[in-house]
Amino acid sequence: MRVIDSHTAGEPTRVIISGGPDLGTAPIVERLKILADQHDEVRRSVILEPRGSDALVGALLCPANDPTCLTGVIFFNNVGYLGMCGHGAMGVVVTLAWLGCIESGSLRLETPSGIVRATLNGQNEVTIENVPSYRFRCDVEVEVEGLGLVKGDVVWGGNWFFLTDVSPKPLKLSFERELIEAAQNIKQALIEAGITGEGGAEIDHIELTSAPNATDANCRNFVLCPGGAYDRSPCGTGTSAKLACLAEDGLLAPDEEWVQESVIGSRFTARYKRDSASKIIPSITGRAYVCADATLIRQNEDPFRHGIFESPI
Ligand code: PYC
Repeated sequence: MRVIDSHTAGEPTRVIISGGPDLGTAPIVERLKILADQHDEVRRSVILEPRGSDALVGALLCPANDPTCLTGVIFFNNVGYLGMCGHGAMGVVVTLAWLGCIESGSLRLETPSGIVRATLNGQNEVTIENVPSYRFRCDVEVEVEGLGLVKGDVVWGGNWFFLTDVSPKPLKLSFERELIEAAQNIKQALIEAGITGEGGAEIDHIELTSAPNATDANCRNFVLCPGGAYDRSPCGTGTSAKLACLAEDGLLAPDEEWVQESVIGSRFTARYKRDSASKIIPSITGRAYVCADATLIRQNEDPFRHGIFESPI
């Protein structure tokens, strides 16, 4: 398999350029299921050690059903599949540019969560117009081990998030272990309390927020992803979720700029437009860089050709 690696604000993306499975022509949500049910070893060999890492997000390009889209894209990580990934979409765009498939300008990507418009503003700067985002529940209270009563919001930004400003430590890399543990405990508490996204969907991203470190940013975050790794970038779908809350609370006007800082100090610049009374269309700008063009080799004799993972048997 030929892959191109990039990072967006520090968070890595690996795009499969060739050698991936043919998933047919069904709607992209069904193709995601075909990939998961029939070809999950592709996800594992691309993302898991010894070829990948827990922080990596993979992207499989596939033909779009919607003729206005340049390509379809299915995102995946160390534990499964993502409906949408903001930093990953930016990674896909700089990858397509690096391959010479696009020049600066706009294109549309078909993802399982919906269509995402992306604009390559320059060699490395990408703006994505994300799927409609909204706050589903506000001020939800949950009792969390080690933290006590935690109040937060359940929000859709292309993935399901629980956003809270409760944190056991400042959002700094030196507290990585404590922050991961706190976010995992929040996730577990939400499951035990039966708190979900709309339609019973699992809340698989936990976003801790605080005041920013930089004087010209608006907010800092720490986002725990489904597989237990934290997002090195400010998280595109997580920033969308934050904007949905700000819009709902009347704290940010349409088209007003919001600078979201990540736990490593990288940043996205964001703004939104109203989609309907309860939903917004977030637009997120970040910088992504191609960092490797590689061939992944899977030898038949290699016991770890499909990654290192706990076998179900
Ligand atoms: O940028 O949306 C994002 C994202 C989701 C998981 C990791 N990054």
